[in-house]
Amino acid sequence: MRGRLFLPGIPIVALVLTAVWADTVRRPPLLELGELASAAEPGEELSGGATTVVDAGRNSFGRSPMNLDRARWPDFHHGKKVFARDWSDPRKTPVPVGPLFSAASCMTCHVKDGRGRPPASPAEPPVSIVFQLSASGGRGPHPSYGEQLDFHGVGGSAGEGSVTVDYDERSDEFASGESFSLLQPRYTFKHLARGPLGEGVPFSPRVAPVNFGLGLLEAIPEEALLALADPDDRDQDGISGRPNQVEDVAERRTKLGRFGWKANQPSVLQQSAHALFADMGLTTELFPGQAGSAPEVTPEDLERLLFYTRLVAVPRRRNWDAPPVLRGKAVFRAIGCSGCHVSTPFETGDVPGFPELSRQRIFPYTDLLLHDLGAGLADGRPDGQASGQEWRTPPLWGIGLVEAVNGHTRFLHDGRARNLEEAILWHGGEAAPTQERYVRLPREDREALLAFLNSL
Ligand code: HEC
Ligand code: HEC
Ligand SMILES: [Ca+2]
Ligand SMILES: [Ca+2]
Repeated sequence: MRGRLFLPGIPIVALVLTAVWADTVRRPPLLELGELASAAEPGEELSGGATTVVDAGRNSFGRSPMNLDRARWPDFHHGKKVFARDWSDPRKTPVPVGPLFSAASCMTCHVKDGRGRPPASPAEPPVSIVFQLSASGGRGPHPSYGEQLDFHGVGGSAGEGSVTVDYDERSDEFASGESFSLLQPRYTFKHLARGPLGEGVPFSPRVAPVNFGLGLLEAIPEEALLALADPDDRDQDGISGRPNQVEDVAERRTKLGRFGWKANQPSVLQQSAHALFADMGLTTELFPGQAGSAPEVTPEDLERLLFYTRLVAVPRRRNWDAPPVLRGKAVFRAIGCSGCHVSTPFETGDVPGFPELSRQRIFPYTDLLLHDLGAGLADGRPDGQASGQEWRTPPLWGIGLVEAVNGHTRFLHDGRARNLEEAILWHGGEAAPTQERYVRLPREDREALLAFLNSL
């Protein structure tokens, strides 16, 4: 053995050179990050400003805000009860869900105030994912099934139908040689109560998003978001976010859409009242259904529900100042993720009645604008001004805790991505150049970026 060290130099040099050469072919260089790779910014771990809670455990998505006055704790807990209430249980509610509904409580879909997922196998029925429908051609509700396929009928009777999900798998590789694979979902509608959906009927599978930080998102001044819009891509960076403009039913005017996967709802009030109506078959003052009858959900219950839904707190980041995470944040900016998932903070405005949410410095990592993410993710179903290829940039705060809270890592609007990396790899359209840069990164930089996402 020992003698080998003293072999004549030439073959060893050749061997080393071959190894180095082979290594550079398969190993793209680390990104030159320069001043991007800097120290943590003061306060950046407090994603939700003073509302932020320090909890990285299984219940970290359903907490009251840190700055909630003690006197308001009971209101928060009453609100949580309404959010968790099973409206199909006659002991808990005088009004029944239905006659048709997708789920009997908000919590069924927004599991532990976290996110839903698609069925794990074709044998499992869909629970925390909905299928929104349109008329053929894409405008207006479906003539037989309305805006959404309701899986259940009241009292255990049959709903409108069900859906099974299968996947086609395809593989590709990173520039550095490792392979990856992505799952393309395929849906089959079954047991349809009123006949087939029909030709050319677009549908949109959507998992329930997380239920925290929503009052803060609502409090970002409209001007701050509109300032990020660049519909004609004047700065020529390939990214052209634009606002969805939707009807605010209560205010009777058009307003910036902020909520839902296509930003089709302007406020927590309208999104929640719409959920009661569309997901659960319950009327409110805002969505009264048949004219004349009193709303099934009392104004007091709706008030409590909104108090809760606005205030549920954002969890604090973990390891935000660890060197690989700081590197990952710099990679995130350098390859263009922050072109949509804005990495600089917003300052919320004044929210009447909610001092907790007012003037907070927050890091949601979204512009709440619509972006064309390409044909691969398209549902082909227009929604407000959003096209079939456009989606709202989802907030990324708390995303690293989904596994701890929900026990899965299914991402994107239909939950097709099995982890954060697959979510990135599905990005196309305006995000295609960024996605390509990600594929060309060396493994260390990809890992740093994922460590950063997991720290959010
Ligand atoms: C059947 C499943 C289901 C039920 C039940 C449900 N939701 Fe949702 N929720 C969703 C889905 C799916 C979305 C995304 C909707 C979209 O993209 O249009 C959503 C979106 C939301 C949003 C917007 C979140 C965001 O980040 O944009 C809020 C707020 C919300 N729901 C509140 C509620 C409340 C309150 C209830 C109970 C009254 C409720 N939801 C019941 C599935 C559900
Ligand atoms: C052009 C705008 C744009 C760029 C650039 C962009 N994203 Fe996204 N991102 C989106 C939109 C829109 C979605 C929602 C797509 C969907 O659900 O179909 C999304 C979804 C995601 C999700 C899944 C979120 C969830 O709740 O399921 C993650 C994670 C993510 N992006 C991370 C990144 C990273 C990391 C980068 C950089 C490599 C990046 N994005 C670049 C717009 C963008
Ligand atoms: Ca329906
Ligand atoms: Ca641009």
